[in-house]
Amino acid sequence: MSCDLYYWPQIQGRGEFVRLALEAGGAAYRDVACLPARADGGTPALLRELQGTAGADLPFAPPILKVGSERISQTANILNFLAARLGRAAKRPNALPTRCTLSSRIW
Ligand SMILES: N[C@@H](CCC(=O)N[C@@H](CS)C(=O)NCC(=O)O)C(=O)O
Repeated sequence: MSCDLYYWPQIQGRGEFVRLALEAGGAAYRDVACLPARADGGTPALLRELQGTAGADLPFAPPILKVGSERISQTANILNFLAARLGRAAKRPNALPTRCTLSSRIW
């Protein structure tokens, strides 16, 4: 799976949870806002992504993960998406509510 992460380049913040999941899962990804402007990256690329997303799937704030034509936002939602695709999802039926409760306390 390859994807693009959009998150503020100056801070770790919520983006770091997504980076850790991507690294642990061995995903190929670009940290777009950390790329130089000549590679179409940097904060302007992040702002373009935010401004270009008005409508049904409004992300509200970074982090945003783009996978193909899908745009996924909200940190807990991104982590749940990645856990399933990177083979990291717990098998217990109550694991998802537990993760959501933990993440709402952390974030
Ligand atoms: N509930 C969202 C919160 C996203 C959020 O607050 N992102 C912060 C950085 S950690 C931000 O970019 N805030 C600027 C803003 O809300 O305009 C999530 O978990 O992803």
